Amino acid sequence: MTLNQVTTMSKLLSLAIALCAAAPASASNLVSNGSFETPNIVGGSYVLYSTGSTAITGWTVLGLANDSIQLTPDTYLGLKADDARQWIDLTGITGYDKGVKSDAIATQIGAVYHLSFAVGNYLPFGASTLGVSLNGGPEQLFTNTSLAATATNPMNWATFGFDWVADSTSTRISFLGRANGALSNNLGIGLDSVALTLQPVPEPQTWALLAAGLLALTGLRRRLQA
Ligand SMILES: [Ca+2]
Repeated sequence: MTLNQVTTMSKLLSLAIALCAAAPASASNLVSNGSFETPNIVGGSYVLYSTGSTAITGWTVLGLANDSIQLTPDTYLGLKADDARQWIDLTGITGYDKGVKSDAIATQIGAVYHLSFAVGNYLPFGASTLGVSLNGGPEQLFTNTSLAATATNPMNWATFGFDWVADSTSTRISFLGRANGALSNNLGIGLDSVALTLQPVPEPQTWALLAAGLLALTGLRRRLQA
């Protein structure tokens, strides 16, 4: 084998390792109706859903008795969704501490999942905070503080996410609109684009094989250069 051939093979192997490492998560979204497009809202205005309602496919409405959240189509005041045409307003007409909880999602104990979601501000109302918890665990708060307008959309959407190690074979995700001191508005806390995906784990045999091949070629190249 010539030095050039060894160098080329080393480069190809390095590229293979880099591609393995950079491979995007191909896992599918485990959340049913994470974009809140079902039911389809016909007409120009939002629809209110009361605490306990399961009418939004894949979700149950959380909150106090006689309270509600709303499902908002982009035909309402031109308030565009982060994804497709509908989004959840966790405040309903007004208020905090209400939201939605997902149906049970089958998960593998100990496996790493990535949860992502978009938090929306209706610009005249200001910043929006929501709290997220999985299986009733500790709540994490996420705030979209950006009031940057776009020419065509009075909504500002920010995507947040974090990794989570499953602690059960069944997982429910809860989102609640929160006051967060005086930071969050109580008139329009947007939620859209909820996705839970299983994070891929590189197979140890594949990594070991690639690394061994690269080491062998590097050694060979050094001997040929010497
Ligand atoms: Ca949507």
